[in-house]
Amino acid sequence: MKTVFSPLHAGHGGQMELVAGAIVPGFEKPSRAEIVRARVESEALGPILAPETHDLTAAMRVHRQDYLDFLPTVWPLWEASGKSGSAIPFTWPTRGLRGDVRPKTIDALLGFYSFDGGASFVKGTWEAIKSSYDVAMTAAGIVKAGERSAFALCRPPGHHAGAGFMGGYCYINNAAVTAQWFRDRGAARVSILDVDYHHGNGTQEIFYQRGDVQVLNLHGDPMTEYPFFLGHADERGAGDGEGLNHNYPMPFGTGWESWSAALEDACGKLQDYSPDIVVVSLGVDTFEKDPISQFKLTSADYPKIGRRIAALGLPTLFVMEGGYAVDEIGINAVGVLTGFEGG
Ligand code: OKP
Ligand code: ZN
Repeated sequence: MKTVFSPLHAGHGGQMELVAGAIVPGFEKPSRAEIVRARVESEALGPILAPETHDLTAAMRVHRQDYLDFLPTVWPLWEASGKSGSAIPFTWPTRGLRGDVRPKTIDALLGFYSFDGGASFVKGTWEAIKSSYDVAMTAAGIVKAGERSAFALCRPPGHHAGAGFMGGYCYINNAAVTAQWFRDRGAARVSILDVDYHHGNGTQEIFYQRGDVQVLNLHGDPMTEYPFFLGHADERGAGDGEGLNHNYPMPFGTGWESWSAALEDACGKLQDYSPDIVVVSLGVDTFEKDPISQFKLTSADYPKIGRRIAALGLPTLFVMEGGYAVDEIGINAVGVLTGFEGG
């Protein structure tokens, strides 16, 4: 399997986030992508390619134009306003406030275009976001050209980003962008299988009313886990998308037995939908030692995930999402991919 990777992700480093009452270095840090890249190499998964540069046409198919225009301006506006450190939102237009009036200053715009304080900017953040998009688009092109699979080693991740907002370390929703791109290039139906520990709220929002993209999501129950306000089992899609959104919220402590039962059910629904292509939002923060998550998958489980996905017998694009802090993220992410190739 070919991997697409860009070193430009590393410019998005040193950003800070609010955790348990303190501003601390972000969990979503450059070493994550480097650990996974090193494991791709040491396991000889296949060639590692640099991305081609893509314009933002494909991103505009799922994101709002004004939101995409805003992203490259964040750091320049932040610096121009005399600030340094990390650009982090802190005020949001929630219930009772005006979400329909676009404000003017950088602090206001950061809140207007986000749902939490988890997607911060430093100097190289926009270049990293763009490189992550280029990585996803290039890997999508490899699958479109006829390969059975490809691995988009994206950083930053994307599945929390909606049509008009960032959040949860995510800015451009790479899985949603590539799913839409496959549709625009002739796929009749596309399924997105999101196995990251956190609910992919952005992906769900983007396709909720769509009949041509099925979204399946396995994650920590939002009653107790981030992102808290989406991802319940009764969110089944609407309009043309009625019945095509499938959420599998699971409690803290979930291990392979229940998690794999949810995967099995999701794969059955996927097979029934009969898509031309599968996009996998590949997060490995379901791991027992993940520092911000509460599931109990072990390293031996990840190749089994890959084998189950391979058994679908469909062209598959893997898009990197979460998985934090530990060396095992390389073993686990690449474990899914080698499992897929052996399956
Ligand atoms: C991204 B992905 C605030 C805590 C917010 C955000 C978790 C984002 C996970 N500091 N945590 O789904 O792995
Ligand atoms: Zn996650």
